[in-house]
Amino acid sequence: MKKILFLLLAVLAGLPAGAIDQVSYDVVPLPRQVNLTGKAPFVLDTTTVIVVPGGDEQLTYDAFFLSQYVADITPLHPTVSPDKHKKAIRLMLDPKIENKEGYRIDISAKGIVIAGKTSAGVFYGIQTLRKSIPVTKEAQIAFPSAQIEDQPRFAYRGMHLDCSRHFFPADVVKRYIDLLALHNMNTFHWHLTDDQGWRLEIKKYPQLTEKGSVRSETVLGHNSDVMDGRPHGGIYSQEVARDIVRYAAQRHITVIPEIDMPGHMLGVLTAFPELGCTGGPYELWKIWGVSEDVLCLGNEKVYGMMQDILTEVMDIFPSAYIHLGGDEAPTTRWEHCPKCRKLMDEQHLTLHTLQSYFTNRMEKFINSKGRRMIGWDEILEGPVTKDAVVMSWRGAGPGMEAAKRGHDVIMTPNDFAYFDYYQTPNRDAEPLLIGGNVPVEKVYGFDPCAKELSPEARAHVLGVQANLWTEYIPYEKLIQYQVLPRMAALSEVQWMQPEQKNFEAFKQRVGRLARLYDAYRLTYARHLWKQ
Ligand code: TNX
Repeated sequence: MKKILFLLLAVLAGLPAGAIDQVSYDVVPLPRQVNLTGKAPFVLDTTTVIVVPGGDEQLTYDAFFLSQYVADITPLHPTVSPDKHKKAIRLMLDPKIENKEGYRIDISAKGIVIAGKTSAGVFYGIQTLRKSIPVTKEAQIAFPSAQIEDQPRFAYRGMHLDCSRHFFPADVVKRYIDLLALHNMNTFHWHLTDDQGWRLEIKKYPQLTEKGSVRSETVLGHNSDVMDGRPHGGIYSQEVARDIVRYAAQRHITVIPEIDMPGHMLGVLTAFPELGCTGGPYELWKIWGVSEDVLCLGNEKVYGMMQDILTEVMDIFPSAYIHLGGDEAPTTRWEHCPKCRKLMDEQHLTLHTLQSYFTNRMEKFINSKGRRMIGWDEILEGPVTKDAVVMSWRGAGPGMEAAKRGHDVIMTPNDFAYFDYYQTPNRDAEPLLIGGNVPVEKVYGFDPCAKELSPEARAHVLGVQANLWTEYIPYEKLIQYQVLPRMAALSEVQWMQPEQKNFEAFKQRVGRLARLYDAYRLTYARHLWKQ
């Protein structure tokens, strides 16, 4: 029926009759305001040009993205031009828009204007527009006349990927970043080091990647006694890492590197056994879990080397935040280590404040370079500076506690946002995973700012992120299966106001989004449509 109406309107507007498809602004995440004016639509066709007045460089990048997005799902491939054009989608900056990432889209028969406070805002307008376009074979596409106004709820909207437990080549990482862009996310948290492999080239210490990046084999299943007998490894050269930073930046995404310390450090210990309390020898872990072998905090060399590593890391990654991990560091080795004991005596530390001593020194170092530290919520267990940003993973509780204490917080609660967990209680129908159960509906229902938080504490919740630990996720199709469509649900948590959210309406919207997943040949979980 709607289609016929548009056809009629198109004919009345003097447009060539012919097959014409139409867009729907029911996209994920749903924009804050969509006002349909009821006037004649804009028709995108072979004569439409994307105009960037004056040819602003960043907006021109954005324009080419839009052109390519259109080409991906329709027979059209609009040209990009700095010059005025009769039939145009115009991209522009508008300083009057308040939110840094906010945008406005004006759609009328004459043309489409996407205006953003910054080019990032324009980019999110482009994402909304691309998601409104149907996957179609028609070369004419009608956009109902409308005004759309939108801005995100949270400034930090992230996804994490563990590239240590399994290594993924740069093109896989880039396609993952494309998924972030599609879901209006702006931060990629890159977990680069762990007990099972050190992945980042460090020029001062080539041994890290020479000795610490290939494990001899990997356990099958949940730490069974069977090994796969195949070496697994891989590294990102600094050149490749910089290329990924650039690739993400073009899509308005910041890459935050994580160098997890002082636990999860067998990558370093394998290459430099003298940095562990027992002196080793160590080897990269072939199994999963929490290793008791961690950095020896009584060894001053550890501090120097970590600083050298962070210096190179900060040179590669311009992000305001650097993630220093800090999770799951058992104290067993420190307890029996003379060097650690000596330091504890000298500095009046206990086994429980020793890690904080280390973390505070590392934090001071990155602060001196103008960066801020993010740490997993374990950093709250000892004395910690106010400036440290807490990533709450053991549920949202530690995050709420930290926000109350005045810390900035990023919520990544395992019970809502661990995408390495199952998505259905029916485990027999799933690949082997770590455990837990986080169906799409659960993700959707997460409220990062629980009612009990005061307005001041709420202001400390920077945003939300989902994590993808890859112990049981060895290849790209499984990455996609684990994150889609849970990422769509997460994007509405990150972007929309809580009162605007509605799971039933989301289900309709994500159905349309799945057509786009199909067009891009993405693998995704279908539980949502099977119930
Ligand atoms: C806990 S979350 C970890 C990871 C594991 C993950 C598995 C966190 C900070 N540490 O090392 O991969 O559980 O879900």
